[in-house]
Amino acid sequence: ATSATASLNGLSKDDIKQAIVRHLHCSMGTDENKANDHAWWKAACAAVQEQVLERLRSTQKAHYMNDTRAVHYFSAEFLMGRLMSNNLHNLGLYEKTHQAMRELGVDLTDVMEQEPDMALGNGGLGRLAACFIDSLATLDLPAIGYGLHYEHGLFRQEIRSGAQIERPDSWRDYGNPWEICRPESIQEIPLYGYVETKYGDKGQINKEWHPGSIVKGVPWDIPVVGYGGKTVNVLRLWESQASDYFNWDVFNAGGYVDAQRENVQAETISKVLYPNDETEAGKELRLIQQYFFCACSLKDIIRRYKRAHGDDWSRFADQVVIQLNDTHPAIAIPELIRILVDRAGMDWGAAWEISSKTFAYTNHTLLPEALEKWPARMLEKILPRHLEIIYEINHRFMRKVEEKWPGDDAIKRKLSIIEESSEKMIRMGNLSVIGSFAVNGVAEIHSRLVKENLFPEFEKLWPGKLTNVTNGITPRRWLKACNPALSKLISERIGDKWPTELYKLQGLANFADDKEFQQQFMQIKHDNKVRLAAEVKTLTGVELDPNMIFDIQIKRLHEYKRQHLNLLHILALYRRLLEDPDYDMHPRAFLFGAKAAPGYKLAKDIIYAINKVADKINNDVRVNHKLKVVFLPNYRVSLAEKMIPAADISEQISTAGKEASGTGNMKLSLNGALTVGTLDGANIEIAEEVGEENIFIFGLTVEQVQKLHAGGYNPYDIYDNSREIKAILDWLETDYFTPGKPGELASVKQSLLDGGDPYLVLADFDAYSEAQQKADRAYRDKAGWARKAIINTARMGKFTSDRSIREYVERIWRLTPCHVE
Ligand code: DL6
Repeated sequence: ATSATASLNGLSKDDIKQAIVRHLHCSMGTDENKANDHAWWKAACAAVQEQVLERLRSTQKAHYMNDTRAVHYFSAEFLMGRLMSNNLHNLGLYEKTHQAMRELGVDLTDVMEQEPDMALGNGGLGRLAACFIDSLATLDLPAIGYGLHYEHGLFRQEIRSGAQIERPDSWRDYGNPWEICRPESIQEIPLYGYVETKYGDKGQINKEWHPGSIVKGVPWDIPVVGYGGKTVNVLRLWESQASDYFNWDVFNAGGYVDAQRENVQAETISKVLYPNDETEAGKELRLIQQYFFCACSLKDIIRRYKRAHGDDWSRFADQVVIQLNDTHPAIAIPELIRILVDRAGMDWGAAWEISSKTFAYTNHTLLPEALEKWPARMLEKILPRHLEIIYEINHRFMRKVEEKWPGDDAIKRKLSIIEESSEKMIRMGNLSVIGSFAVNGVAEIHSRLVKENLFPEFEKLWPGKLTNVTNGITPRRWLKACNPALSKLISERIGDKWPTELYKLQGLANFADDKEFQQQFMQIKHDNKVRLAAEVKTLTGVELDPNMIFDIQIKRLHEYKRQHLNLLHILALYRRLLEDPDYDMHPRAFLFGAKAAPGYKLAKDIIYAINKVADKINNDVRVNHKLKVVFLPNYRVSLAEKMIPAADISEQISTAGKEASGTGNMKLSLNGALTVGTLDGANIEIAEEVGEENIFIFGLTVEQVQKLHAGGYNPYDIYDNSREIKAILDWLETDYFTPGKPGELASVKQSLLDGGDPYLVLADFDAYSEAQQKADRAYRDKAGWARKAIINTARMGKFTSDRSIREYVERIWRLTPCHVE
């Protein structure tokens, strides 16, 4: 059989070899002697894609034949990373391809380094979406991801003289071999214009939106291969282009230049991902992006629905469930109502009945600055009909509130979708809760806080609508593919079912005290550290001894995540070592990876401070055999895949109540790192799973944080009473770390004192330092540490995204798997 037609199981190493060579010749126009790694990569992708597309076809056929109910995951972000390794593992072709390429004289690992990350997301919520679509395909569930086909994903971070510089990310410069353009499913999307009110012959009022502009949505499909390679779902991303129809008018009127301007404007919509994590951008273009991808996706869903059901809308909510990944796609709610009322001619009640059974909403943050609000004026300009619909939804909702709390205007003001501030604002969170049949938080504590603090009255109005689904991660990418040696060891001990049945890892606990297993487990960790040290040397020039503790904090840079708490502790260690060269500590390397939003000054200052402190410490021969600090530039999924398997300690040190869940905490623990963490987000559930003796929990609880703020927290009380904290903060103001430039790091100190220390860094400092000392002592007991590391891996069963998806399916989506032949 040729590789194009061979069944997966029957596909031999030689078939793969032939397919790769064929693509090298016929798709890449080169040959084995001339090809560089990039050409080999492209040829190998094409060979894999042949397999993927066959399965995509059978999946789509099966879904169509069975007329399945499907989930449509609407997300402004999908942080996919690289696809090659993941697809090979999920198809079960990794080993064979590795061998095939070796016989062709190339190394698969090197070739895979050619793949740019698909960085179409900022962090947590985008990566979660990527894990979820992996699980959906693995569980044979009919699902489609809908998002934006950004030309530039999250910026590439360079570090120059310690400071972050943002450079455009160009992930498609040399083409993306995984995506398929689908011109047959292009959509036209209206924007701007005005609404005309028309009166029907029976006195009924009809609204007609006359758009001022139309843009074209071009779909790009990225196949999502489930583990085992049976189901291949699709991630459909929309690219904006100028509409031919609109342009021709201008063009014919002699406006060639104007037509080009229209082109540029239309194409701007999907040009770039907004790099703000946990802050709403409030920019017109961002609202247009959100509407653009929601409108394209809804049209796509409706086209598919009508193919099977014609104009009979009665089964729509039975067939279609739409999950809103945060409020970014919330504008889809009024858009569906608009389609039903204005286009399908339904009355409001019927339209609301359908819409409110279709949408469900996930909240990912409690930070007030992340809760999206749009000026009513902006909506009126861009989407005038949607604003009217939002007013109507609110008007009817306010009647409900009046029934429940008669005469209580304070509650009305609080629950209203419209915020009557100096400028009228539309609250997308309220719209999402009101317009959805289910709302969930992403970890137990987060969901409790959503209920108690963010939306308490909604809980009273609709008991049971607010629920929890704790996040998860795909073990295929975050253990099997990124840590092959550990995966192999695990499979040798407990069999190879764990990638889809992660609770099986529990079996490893039986070997937690087994000397030989401990030795093997820690040897793999050591080897991963050696590999990471080599990468660190290449990227930064800093040499790390793999016998040091590798202490890793990787996540977006944000004050609430408290990278500066970590930094203060590093400074404390440095001081202690300078004061007492025999200060008793196991040598430790602190590694950071973090991007700061380009407009977030303090976050960039913290990156600068980490780099300046790192420079000083790494070059100080008095301490650098015991202490090293590394900031790895351009943190992204593919770098995470190298760092996580090499971590001894996982830093999860957010202020309690601020990190909704975290998912890096799960990835690190799964790879045998021990958490130093607060009682926040999913750390709490991780602690419950691994047991308190296998995690270093410290710091204020949510209740203590609330109490401290309420009692009037004054960071100067701590500064004035702690010799160590005072010395460290004052140190930052000198020119010790920035020779000749005193004050360059002063903003960090300023934020913690005059700035009021809003995230309680100083309040948690002593507890953190103690937890770190405990971790240090624990590490020196080699067998004890190995045991704890093994237990961490063994107890991560709960945190597979398969479990999260099963919970969504049972409690919210009500889907049935569709097995593909
Ligand atoms: O739910 C995924 C992820 C959580 O694990 C993080 O704790 C949370 O910070 C993150 N939120 C975002 C930004 N949210 N908004 N808007 O990514 O979600």
